[in-house]
Amino acid sequence: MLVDAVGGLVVGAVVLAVAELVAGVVQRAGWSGGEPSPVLAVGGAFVDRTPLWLKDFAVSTFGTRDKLALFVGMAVVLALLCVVIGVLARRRLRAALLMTVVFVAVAAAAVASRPGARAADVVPALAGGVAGLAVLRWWHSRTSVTGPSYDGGTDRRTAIGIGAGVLAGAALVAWGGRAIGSAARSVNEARKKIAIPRVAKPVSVPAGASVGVDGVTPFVVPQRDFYRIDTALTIPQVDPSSWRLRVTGMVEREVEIDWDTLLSKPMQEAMVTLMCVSNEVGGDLNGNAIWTGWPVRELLAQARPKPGADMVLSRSADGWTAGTPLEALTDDRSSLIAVAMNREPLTPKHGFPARLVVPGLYGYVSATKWVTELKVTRFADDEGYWTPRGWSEKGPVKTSSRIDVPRDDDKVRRADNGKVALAGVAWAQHRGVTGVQVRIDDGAWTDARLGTEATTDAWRQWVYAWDASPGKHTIAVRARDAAGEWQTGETAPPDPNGSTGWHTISVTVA
Ligand SMILES: Nc1nc2c(c(=O)[nH]1)N[C@H]1C(S)=C(S)[C@@H](COP(=O)(O)O)O[C@H]1N2
Ligand SMILES: [Mo]
Repeated sequence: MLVDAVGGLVVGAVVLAVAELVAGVVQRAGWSGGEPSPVLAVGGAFVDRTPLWLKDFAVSTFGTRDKLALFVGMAVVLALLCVVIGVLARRRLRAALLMTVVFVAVAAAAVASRPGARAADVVPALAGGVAGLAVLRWWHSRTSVTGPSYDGGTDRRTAIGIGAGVLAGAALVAWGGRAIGSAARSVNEARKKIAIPRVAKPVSVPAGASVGVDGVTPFVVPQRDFYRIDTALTIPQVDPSSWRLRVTGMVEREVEIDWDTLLSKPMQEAMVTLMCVSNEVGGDLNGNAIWTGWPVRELLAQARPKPGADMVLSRSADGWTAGTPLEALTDDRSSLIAVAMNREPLTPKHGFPARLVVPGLYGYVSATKWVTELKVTRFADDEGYWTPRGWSEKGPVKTSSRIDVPRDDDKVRRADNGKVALAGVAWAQHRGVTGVQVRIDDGAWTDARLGTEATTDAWRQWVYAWDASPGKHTIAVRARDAAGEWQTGETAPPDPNGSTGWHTISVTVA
């Protein structure tokens, strides 16, 4: 039984290793259009079909480690299937072979269903399948006692040893395949050579934007600490030399620009706080950065949108889409085709070589990374990736605020003057934050001091010197936007269009 289970795992490992190796070759040779790795294709197809409740569950349980969780889950399911095939093979070899064929066919179908897939992309899955069938027969013939005349075959201990060897070898081969296919190295080289264009009017961080309390999220978040959210299982590696951005759809004239053309345009800087709609009250799926880019409106103007168009469906190199109101890309706000974040080229994680940044809208309807197409269209005719998955068609950012210091459940000490510093951030992108108040226990709402406003598109820090009494207390925060509207205390989950409620923490004062 153990030998059979090991056999099943050996078959699975060989299928994956051969598939990854061939996928690497297909990718390196430039024959691939989609995702030739069956593992990544199945994972991607699964992600795209994840129902809203499961996505919410994954994000709330695993946070930004949801991809790792998916891979672990896939590995467990796959290992179980392999064990079933291995055990089944002992008595019913044909059934086990058939089951292998079915699984490989499912994987091949997943590959074929990925955006941009070409015939060459399914070759790795098929090659893996053929190798797997051969190994299954071989293992079976070596380990199954076939009658009194059986010549010995392989004993249990040897079989398990061979199995362990094959598993280790397969892991190496699979890793090699990924290394062969990966464009990460050449993309990284290209990235290092990029000089970020100078801008006529650089933005600056006003003195006083930071309230100077330890533990508050930095006013400008470094790229390496910036939150990352996307549906991509591996980070798309897009070479600037082959990158193009096309404007299509309801336009007088289709336009296509390449990387050099983009870089030759007059660039602007804008400070914009990016915000994920999946952010829970008190969550940290947001960040503020200085973005450098060419205004989207300038590119759209070259294409001349036709009357009746009200949406731009932007598409990324990996097929993801966002539906943005045309107006948000053509009015006077700083909507950019961004090439830099905090004056460094974007990292591949954050959309290298180019992405969209639109002040005032959640990322899922605006912030397309690895952007390759802007299709001018209508909300009546098209929808972005998340809309059919239960999220609103439009996603303006809701006014909200967060307590960064202290943390929930902290034990805090009072300073010599009896005070405890409370501090955090508040945002109402493109409208602006004009007030923040805190409430201790059942007390009255009291004004906090705001850091200097850099732009209405960015968050503001706030600080409050709390005259604390010893014991356990709850602290709540709320923000007001420029229209005088206070953030609602009514609680709502992130779906379908952003969470609401006051961030509230408990602390014990010593
Ligand atoms: N290509 C692509 N772009 C994308 C996404 C994605 O899944 N794929 N997710 C969007 C979402 S939901 C958010 S919140 C922002 C996050 O940008 P960041 O990862 O740079 O912080 O990217 C947006 N752009
Ligand atoms: Mo998001």
